[in-house]
Amino acid sequence: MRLQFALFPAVVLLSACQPQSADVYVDKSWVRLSAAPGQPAAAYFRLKGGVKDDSMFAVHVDQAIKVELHETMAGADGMFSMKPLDSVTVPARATVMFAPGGKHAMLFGLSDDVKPGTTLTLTFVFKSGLRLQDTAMVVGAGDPAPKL
Ligand SMILES: [Cu+2]
Repeated sequence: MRLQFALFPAVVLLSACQPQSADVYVDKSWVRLSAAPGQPAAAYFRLKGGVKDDSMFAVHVDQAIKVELHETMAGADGMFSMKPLDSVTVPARATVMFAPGGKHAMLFGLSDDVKPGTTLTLTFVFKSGLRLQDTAMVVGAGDPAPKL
């Protein structure tokens, strides 16, 4: 009896250490402010798929009036444009990067007290019902991407 009780915590520990998360998760979040006041900032992050496909359709930021998901596209004329994304599929066990030049979340009407060196909490909403939060490092318009 005594031995069984002693073994129980070890089993719990093992299942908590599995390398693959059952659910999708998000990390490496950061935000680059715009050069001009009043212009939107852009948020970047990494989505890691769980054991099932999921999709992310909204990002909330308390300090922003509105957040949109966008993808930067290179047009035939060599000009870059952005198209809005309704949602982004995160296939099982896959990694989906939001990075400069590609997918990003656009933060409109960001509060003036969000300065380089501060952090923002991003809330990600998934079709599965999952809501995840990640803390994003805020950098200035000309700053390099933070090492995360
Ligand atoms: Cu955009």
